[in-house]
Amino acid sequence: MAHVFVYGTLKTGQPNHRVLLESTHGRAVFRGWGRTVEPYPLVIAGQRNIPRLLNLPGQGRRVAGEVYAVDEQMLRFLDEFEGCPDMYQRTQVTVAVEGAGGTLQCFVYSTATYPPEWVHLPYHDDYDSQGEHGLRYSPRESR
Ligand code: PCA
Repeated sequence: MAHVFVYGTLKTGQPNHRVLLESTHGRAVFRGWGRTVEPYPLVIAGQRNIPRLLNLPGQGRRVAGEVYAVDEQMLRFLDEFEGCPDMYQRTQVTVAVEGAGGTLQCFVYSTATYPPEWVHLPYHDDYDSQGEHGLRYSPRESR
């Protein structure tokens, strides 16, 4: 099983969380809450207000999220769902897991292929689609 760190719409209570619960996509087992050890810029960007972790370690804030152990089938599903590698790239991140979890190497859907002005958007550390930023996530029609 691989570990995946989710920080955006896949988190519990967020608009795409259900895809992790769907057994026809494979298996995802919750392993804990955590925060990236390094800071990253997490911005809400584009016309659909999508959360994007910019692959610029050292800038931004330590980002909060959830760690899941996933099987190969779920990993392939998530690659497709997240538009990897065009929209996001699946990269590695070190996550400090709450409690006795220590640190874990996880996959994360981040991006290195973004318009340069995104670096200047406000940085978030704990994404909530209903947050005070007022930038409501708008799902794709087909979902
Ligand atoms: N989905 C993935 C990447 C950003 C998003 O909205 C996640 O929640 O981690």
